[in-house]
Amino acid sequence: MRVTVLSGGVGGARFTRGLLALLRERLPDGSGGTTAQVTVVANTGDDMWLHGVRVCPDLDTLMYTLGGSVHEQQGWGRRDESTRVADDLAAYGLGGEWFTLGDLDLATHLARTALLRSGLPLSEVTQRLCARWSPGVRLLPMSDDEVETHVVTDGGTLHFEEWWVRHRAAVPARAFVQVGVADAAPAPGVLEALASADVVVVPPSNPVVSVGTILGVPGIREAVRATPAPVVGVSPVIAGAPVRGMADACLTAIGVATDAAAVARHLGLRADGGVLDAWLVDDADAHAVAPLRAAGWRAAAAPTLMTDVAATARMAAAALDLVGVAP
Ligand code: GDP
Ligand code: FO1
Ligand code: CA
Repeated sequence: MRVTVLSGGVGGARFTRGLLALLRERLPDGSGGTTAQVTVVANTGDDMWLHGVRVCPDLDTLMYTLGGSVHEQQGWGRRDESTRVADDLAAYGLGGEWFTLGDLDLATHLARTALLRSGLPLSEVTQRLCARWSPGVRLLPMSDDEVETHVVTDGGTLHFEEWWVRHRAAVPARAFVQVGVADAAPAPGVLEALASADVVVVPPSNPVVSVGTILGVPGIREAVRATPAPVVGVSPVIAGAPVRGMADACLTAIGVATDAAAVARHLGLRADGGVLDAWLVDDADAHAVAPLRAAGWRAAAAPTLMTDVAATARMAAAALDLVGVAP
């Protein structure tokens, strides 16, 4: 069985960890893994150059989470991390102190940058970095081309990470601009992973700056719309609020209500020109199921709080069940 996931950072990584636990249980390969093949297409719009290194937050969150070395409470970065280099770097006053590159994390950025500088494309570099962590999935950047999400505010335009991390998304965003996206191509394997999937999953990732950015790469939205596989999404919004982070600020900026059904309608039903066939909402939003079904969606409610891996595996099972995929 082939599963393709379109992921941002923490939400998508935790979902994929639960999905893998489910697949290992239902489709065991006899040596602790699964016979299922999971491909994760990651958002790279959050990527940036900082202090001369290339930082890829969502790719790294996926790699560390699935590789078992993530800082669990934080959701991103390495566990048992220290910040000696970042603290000392700050003394030079170069700016960028609002974004902390941990000492161990910095090794990843140095390795990535060295490999990129040697001429390898990001997809190849990602594969090389993942060889160390064995994430149990094929991890693909959405594109090998540099795409950076910038945020237009009344005071000027900022890199997404500066808006999100430095300003905690508290400066009203007027628009999100994906610099470079028009000229970007899907990374090798992305379109094939969508075309050959048995099911495509949109995990509970930020619908604007994670999923929206991936779908903005020319060819990817079209490939999701064209795949013979069912496409199922899980709401990142529960009871009118994002579970963590400030995704509501992103939704407000593009005129979408922070509401599970509104996010579904924003991503759209494939039959109506969108990218989804089905939408799983939290039990707290069960009232949204009947109207979605009346509008042609396959929809259901289930517990969708990713409190631990077992609960997340049950949620992944509910999502697959919704589109009749029973691993
Ligand atoms: P980021 O790149 O780290 O922001 O991560 P993603 O884009 O993959 O996911 C962020 C989204 O995940 C946020 O908008 C949250 O609302 C959502 N999220 C986080 N934890 C949970 C959870 O336990 N359940 C659900 N349903 N959504 C969650
Ligand atoms: N998030 C923060 O809130 N503060 C940080 O200093 C920070 C550093 C950082 C370094 C590497 C990395 O991969 C992620 C990092 N994040 C940090 C998380 C992160 O970039 C954002 O939460 C997401 O990109 C938002 O989508
Ligand atoms: Ca992100």
